[in-house]
Amino acid sequence: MSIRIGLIGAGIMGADHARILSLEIPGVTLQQICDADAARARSVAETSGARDVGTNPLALIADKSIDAVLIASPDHTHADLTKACIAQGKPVLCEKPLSPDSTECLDVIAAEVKSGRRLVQIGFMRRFDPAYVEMKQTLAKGAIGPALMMHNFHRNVSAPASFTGQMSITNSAPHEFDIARFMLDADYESISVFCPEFRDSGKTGAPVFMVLKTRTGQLVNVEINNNAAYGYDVRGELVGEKGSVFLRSPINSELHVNLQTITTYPADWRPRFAEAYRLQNCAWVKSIETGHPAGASAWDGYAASLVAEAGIASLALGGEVKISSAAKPSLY
Ligand code: ISE
Repeated sequence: MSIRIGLIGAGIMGADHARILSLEIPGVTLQQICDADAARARSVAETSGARDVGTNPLALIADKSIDAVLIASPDHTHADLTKACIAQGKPVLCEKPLSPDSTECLDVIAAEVKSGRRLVQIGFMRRFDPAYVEMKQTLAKGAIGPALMMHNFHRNVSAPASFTGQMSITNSAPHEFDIARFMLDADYESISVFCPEFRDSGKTGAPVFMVLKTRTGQLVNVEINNNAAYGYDVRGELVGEKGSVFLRSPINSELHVNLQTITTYPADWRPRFAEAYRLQNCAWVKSIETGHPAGASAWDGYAASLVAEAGIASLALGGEVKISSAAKPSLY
C-alpha cells in the first residue's frame, strides 16, 4: 500500500522534497502540495506529478486522503503545523528548526507525549550523510580514542535578503548544534558567540564564530559564514585522544589543466547533502511503515533550539551563556 503524503511549502526545500519523494522513494504517493502561493504550489505539483494542490495547510493536515505530512514552510510556522499533525495522529517530517523558540518546541513535545507515541521526525538530514555516519562509526570503533573537540565550518555563497544575523544562529547553525551533539552523544553546557569585524554592512547574515562546551567536557567550535562568496562548503573534524577524522565532501571529478587541479563547489546545500536528504526521507517513510521512529526527534529539535536561543543571548550580551534544559520525557 502506498503512503499518501501531503507536502506543505513549495519553496527551495519543498520543491526538493517533492522531487525526492516522487523520483527517489518507492512506496509513496505525493497527494498534495500546499503553499500560500497557489502558482508556486501548482508549478511544483506539475514537475513532481503530485495529485492535488492547496493553499490551506490545516486543511491538508486534516484531509483524510493524506496519511503523513512533510513540513517545509517558513521556520516560524513549523511548531503549530507539527502540533496540528499530532492532533490528527499523523506522522510528520518537519524541516529544521522545529521552532526558533524553545518554549514552542516544549509545546510540541507536550502534545506528542500526550498522544503517547512518536510521530515527529525533524529534518536534521546530516545524521544520514554518509561522511558524518562514517565519522560516528570511526569514533564508536575507538579508532581515534575518546573525543576531545569537534571543528565545524558552514559556509554559504550568499545569505538571502530575508536573512538576519540572528538567523545565522537560528536557521543555519542548528545543523551543527545537532550533528555535534549527535556525534559526541552529549548535551551542551554553554555557548559563547563572537563576531568578526564585518565591513560589508549592506549584506544580510553577518558571520558568527561559536564555542560550545558539552556537559562531558568536549569543546565544539562552529563558524557560520553565509556570505563566503566562493561556494557552499561544509567541513568538520572530530579530534580524539589518538587521532582525528576529517569529513570529505562528495567530489565526482577533478579537472587537470594548466598546471592545476580544479574541483568545484556546489552553489548551495542540495547537491552536497543530496544523499543525506534521500536517505533521511527513505528512513522517514520506512518508519511510517514499521512504526519505529527514525532520525532526530522533537526532543532533538528542542535541544538545538535551546542552544540557538542561548547563542542569541550571547550575541546580544557577549560572553558565555549557560544552557539549562527541561527534564527529558521518557517517550524520548
Ligand atoms: C538552510 O536553511 C539550510 O537548512 C541549509 O542546509 C543550510 O546550509 C543553510 O545555511 C540554511 O540557511
